[in-house]
Amino acid sequence: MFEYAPAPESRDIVDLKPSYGLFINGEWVEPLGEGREKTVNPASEEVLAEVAVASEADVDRAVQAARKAFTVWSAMPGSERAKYLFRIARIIQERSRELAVLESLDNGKPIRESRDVDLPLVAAHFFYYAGWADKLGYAGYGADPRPLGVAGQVIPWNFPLLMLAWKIAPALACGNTVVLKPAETTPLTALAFAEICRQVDLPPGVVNIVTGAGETGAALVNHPDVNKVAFTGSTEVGRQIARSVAGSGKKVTLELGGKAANIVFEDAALDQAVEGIVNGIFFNQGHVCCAGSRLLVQESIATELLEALKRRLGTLRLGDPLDKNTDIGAINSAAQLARIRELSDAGEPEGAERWSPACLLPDKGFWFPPTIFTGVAQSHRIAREEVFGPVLSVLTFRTPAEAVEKANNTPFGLSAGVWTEKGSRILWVASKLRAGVVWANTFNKFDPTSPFGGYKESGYGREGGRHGLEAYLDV
Ligand code: TXE
Repeated sequence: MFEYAPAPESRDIVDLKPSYGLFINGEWVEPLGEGREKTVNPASEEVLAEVAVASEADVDRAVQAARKAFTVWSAMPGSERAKYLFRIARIIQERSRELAVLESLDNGKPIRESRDVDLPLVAAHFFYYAGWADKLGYAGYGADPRPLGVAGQVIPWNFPLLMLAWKIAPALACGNTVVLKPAETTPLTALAFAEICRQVDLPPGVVNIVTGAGETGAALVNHPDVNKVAFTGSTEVGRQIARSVAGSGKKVTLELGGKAANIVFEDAALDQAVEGIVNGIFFNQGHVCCAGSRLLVQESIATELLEALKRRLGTLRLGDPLDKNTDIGAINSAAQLARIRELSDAGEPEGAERWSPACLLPDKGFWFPPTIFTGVAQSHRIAREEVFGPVLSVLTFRTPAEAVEKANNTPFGLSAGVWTEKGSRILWVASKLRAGVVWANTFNKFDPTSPFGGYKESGYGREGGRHGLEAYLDV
C-alpha cells in the first residue's frame, strides 16, 4: 500500500436522529413492543442510531396499511403513479450526496462506490419504472395486466438503497403497495427513503418500512395478507421462505447466492482483464451476489496474469469508507467478518496457497485484506461456497470446453464473465454457461433495462427490465 493524501467526504451532511421508529401508513410510529437494535458504523464500531424492531403485531399494522392503500393506488391511472415515481427519482438525485454518505456510514462501502455506482443506479431504477407505469398494457403481458396486491419485500445489507429501488420501483409502477424490511445492519437509507415518500406526498400506506431482523422478515413473508414475496439474501433463508410460503398462493421471487466464474482466455486484453478481475471480486468488498469469486485463467497465461493482478492489488487503498481515495472499505458486520475468516481459513489446510498485499488494517472496525488463493481445486470449500468477501479463488483451464465445465460446476448460476478478443468465442461460451448474466470483457455492469436473476440455487424470477414487471403483475 502506498502513501496518499486523504480526501474525506463530510459526514456532517447527514442528519442522523438518535432513534428511529417504524414508517407505517405515512407516519413515524413507535413499535408496539420494547425491541430496539443499534446500527453501527462498521468502519469504527461507533453506534449510529437506535432502530425499532418490528414485532408480528407491528408487521400486521404495516400490512393492513398497505392493503388499505392498495385500493387507492391500484385504481390510480398509471400516468399518475408515474408522477410520484419521477418525483422520487428526482429527489434521490437531489439528495444523492447525503444518501451516499449515509450508505457508506451504515454499510462500510467506499464513498466512491456509493456516490458513483449505487446512487445513480437507485435514481435510474425509479426513472426507468416510472416510464413503465402508464405503458403496462404494452409490456407484452396482455392489454390489462393487474397488480398483485401487497408486496412483502426483504432485502440484504450489501446494496441497501439499491436493493430497495430494485424492489419498490417496479412494485409501485405496477400498482402494488409495499411493506419492506431492510437488513438489520443497514436500515438507515431505507428510513431516509421513508422521509422521501413523505416529501413527495406519496399516499399513506403505499410504502411502509419495518425494521428488525429475521423474525420480522419471517412475520412479513408469512403474513396472510401479503400477496407477493420478494427476497434477496442467503440461499438458506431463501429456501426457508420458499418452504414456508409453499401452497399459500403467494407469488415469490428469490435472488440468492452466487459463485461466479470470471473466465480469462489467453487472447484477452490482459490489462483490461486485470481491471475486470479486481472490479469483479473487490468491488464492495466482495459483498456482491454476482461477484467474480472464481477466476478461471487459461494455463498458458496464468503466471503472467497473476503477476499483473498482484501488482495491481498492491495499489489498492483500504481504509476509511468516507475517504474519496478509498478502494476497499469495511466488512459490513462482525458476523460477516467471522464468515469470511472461517471460509478463508479453510483454504490452506485444503492445499491452496494464500496471498494478500502488504496492508495495514485499522485498529477499530471490521476489516479483511484483499486475498487471493492460488492452486485451488474444484473440491475446495473456497471454490464451492460463497465467501461474500474480498477473497478470490484462482483455478486454471486448458481448453474452452474445460473452462465452461468448471464454470458450470457450482450449485449457483447468477453470473459469469468472459475475457477474450474473439467474438465467436464469447457467444459460444455465453450459450453454454448456466448463469443469469454473462458479461463479456467487463464485469459487474448493471442497468435498469436488463433483467437480473439466477439459475439453479441462485434463485428464480427476474428483477429489472420488462421482465421485472412480470414479478409484480398477474398477466
Ligand atoms: O443473510 P440473510 P445474512 C449470503 C452471503 C452471506 C450470507 C449470510 O453468502 O455471507 O448470505 O448473510 C432477512 N425470513 N447473502 O445472514 O440472513 C434478514 O433480516 C425472512 C447473499 O445477512 O439471508 C435480511 O434482511 N427474512 C445475498 C435478509 O433476510 C429473513 C445478500 C438477508 O439476510 C429471515 C446477503 C427469515 N427467516 C447475504 N432470516 C445476495 N443474494 O446478494 C433473515 N432474514
